[in-house]
Amino acid sequence: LLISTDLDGTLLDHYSYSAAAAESQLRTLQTLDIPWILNTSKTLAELEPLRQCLGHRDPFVVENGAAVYIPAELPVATTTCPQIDGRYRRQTFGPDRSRILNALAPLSRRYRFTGFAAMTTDSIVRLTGLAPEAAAQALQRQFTEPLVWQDSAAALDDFAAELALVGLQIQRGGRFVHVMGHCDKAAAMGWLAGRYGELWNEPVTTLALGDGENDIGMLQQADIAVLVRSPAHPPPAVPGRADIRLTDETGPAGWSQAVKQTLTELGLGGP
Ligand code: 2M8
Ligand code: MG
Ligand code: MG
Repeated sequence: LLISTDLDGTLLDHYSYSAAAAESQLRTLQTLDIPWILNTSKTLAELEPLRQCLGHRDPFVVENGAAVYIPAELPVATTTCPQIDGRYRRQTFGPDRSRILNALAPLSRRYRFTGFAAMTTDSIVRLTGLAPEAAAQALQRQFTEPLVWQDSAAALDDFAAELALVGLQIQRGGRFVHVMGHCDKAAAMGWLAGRYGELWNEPVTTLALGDGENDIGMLQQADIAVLVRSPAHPPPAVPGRADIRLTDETGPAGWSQAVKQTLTELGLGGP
């Protein structure tokens, strides 16, 4: 079993960004040696302190599927995936942010939006409720540019069509429109499941958990899919997944409940 989980609104509470309600279930996964992959819009800079806090040791996916980081000590994808420093190996799926910013420059004269490149830590704090340190880390992006969209919905469609001509796309997060290459959480999860399959020498069952629009593809592709109820928005539709599970509780409490139930059903036990 491989777990792929969104963070904001899923493993972390939508408002407080706390995972306290899932702590004991996380320790159970660690004991059972079940990898839980953080699969998120967040940056490497945001994930490093968060991983410390959560006691996370498994691979993780940054910036909506743009890259997978594998801690160097793990025996995963050792031959195929280049080591980038003493700490990680990395598989990249999307273009650099500099390419995205170059493509956005001419469009900014014809559409109304404000990107992270033009924002300060203070504005991110105001828009997200993140603590100032975390907001500064959200600004340290490598592969994606989140925007506050200030134009019409129709203009957003035109904007997306223009981006497609230069090999870019948009994905909607909880608060921002993310401009990025053609990569996503689903493909990153699929790639990692393949690498674990090689390691374990058996097919891997994937359990995906998410709450938002940018999780739909990952939920469609997983073997077991859990929509974590949000206190802020109705659950998104997940086409083709009549078997989707919707948690009763929101955020980390719902997450915990769903993971526990899945472990029991798969006979993986736990205390
Ligand atoms: C942004 O991502 C979320 C994903 O749903 C959004 O679009 O609302 C990113 O800036 C991410 O790095 C940041 O941590 C998050 C904070 O709410 O917002
Ligand atoms: Mg989310
Ligand atoms: Mg997210």
